[in-house]
Amino acid sequence: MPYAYDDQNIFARILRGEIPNDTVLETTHSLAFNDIAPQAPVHVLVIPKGPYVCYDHFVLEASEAEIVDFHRAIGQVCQLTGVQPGEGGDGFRVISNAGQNGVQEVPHLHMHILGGRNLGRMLR
Ligand code: D5M
Repeated sequence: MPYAYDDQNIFARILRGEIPNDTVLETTHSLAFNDIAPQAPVHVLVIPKGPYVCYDHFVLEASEAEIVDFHRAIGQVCQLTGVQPGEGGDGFRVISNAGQNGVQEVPHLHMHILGGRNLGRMLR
């Protein structure tokens, strides 16, 4: 099934420079910025610059260069924010909501990186 990308979504507008963002990192194919409504002391969103709706769309259709860049950017954000376990940080969680059941609000792929506090158990 084809993925329908809405280029009026808020992250598309951020990528076009139409609205500001609090950038943490910019790479060739990705952008990371602080979440506007942080749920933890560290709450960064990492997005690909390309028009991908959600994670499955991205990994199925993006180029290898985009996929590598995106996942490396996530690692770099963990370093930049100091959350990586065993390296002085206390750990983090990566979440990507997709579609209705995933309760995705913004239809442009984003990974939430959360850290800086104990996030509690999510899955049993
Ligand atoms: O999460 C969408 C996330 O996007 C939610 O945590 C708020 C965040 N958000 C929405 N607008 C902005 C702007 N303008 N800057 C930064 N962060 C923003 P979801 O996984 O789709 O439910």
